[in-house]
This record gives sequence, structure tokens and C-alpha cells, in this order.
Amino acid sequence: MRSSSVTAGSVARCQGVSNKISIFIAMTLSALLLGSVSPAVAAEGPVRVIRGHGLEACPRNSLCLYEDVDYNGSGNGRIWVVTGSVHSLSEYGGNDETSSMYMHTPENWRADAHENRSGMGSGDWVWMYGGKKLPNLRSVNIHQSARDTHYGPFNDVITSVSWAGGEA
Ligand SMILES: [Ca+2]
Repeated sequence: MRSSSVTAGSVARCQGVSNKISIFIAMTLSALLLGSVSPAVAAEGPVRVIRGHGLEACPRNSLCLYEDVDYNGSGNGRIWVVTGSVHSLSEYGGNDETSSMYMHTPENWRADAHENRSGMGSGDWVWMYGGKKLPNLRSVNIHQSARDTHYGPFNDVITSVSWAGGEA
């Protein structure tokens, strides 16, 4: 009688423990799924928007488009972190906003920031290479193309990015 009640108690305890383990596993799995799915989706897009200032705010292997001059100064302005070609920054609230840029990549990486939609056959662009810094697009006048449509400062005109990237 005594031994059977002990056995029953042990079984009950074991079931309790196994239930707790099941719940723990379920919670861990959902945490892992949530944790892995969200960043993976975000990483697939060519642009993500962060806030901050300074060159150090720009993640490695990306082109950073700052909404204000001097890499947003000391403010908490928007930074469009570009890691691939983007046809229109307006999808990310970033059309005609960029006032300074930093290409935080290895030296041999390339990207072009266009005043119009890339591939539309018109407009000027700024050629960026790894390490290139442009603190103030108000003082940048660029006429690299025979099809220039813009003759003023290159401030607040960038619409798209053609990303060539490179080997890390
Ligand atoms: Ca701006």
C-alpha cells in the first residue's frame, strides 16, 4: 500500500515536471521563432530607418543617408541605412531628405545615390565608395552626367540608390 502510493505520487510529480518542460519548450520555441523571424524579415529589405547621429551610428557594410547635415549633428534625426538597391526611398519616408552621407563599407564597395529613380534614364547621382564621407550636400554640386536635370546643391534631392556593393 505504502509503496504503491509513493509510486502514484512519483508519477504525478513526473507528469507535473513533464508538463512544465513542455510549457518551457513551447515558450522557448515561440521566443526563438519570434526572435529569428522579425530580424530576418527586416534584414531582407534594402533599407531600414534608425535614429541617431554621427559616423559611429552607421552600421558596418552599409550606406547611411542622414536627414540633416553633419551626420545629423548632435540630434536624433533619421538615418536610412541602405544595404541594397532601392528604387524609391519614398517607401521608407526618405525621398528628398538626405543632407549628408557616409559609405561605411570596405574601400572597394560602390553605390550611387540618384536624384531621381534609378533606371529612369534621367537625373544626376553621387558616386559613393567605401569610406567616402559627405558631411554637407548643400555644398555639393554634381554634374557627373550629360543628362543632368539638377543644377543646385545636392541637398534633399536623393530618391534612389543603385547598390553595387563588393567583396567584404
Ligand atoms: Ca535634409
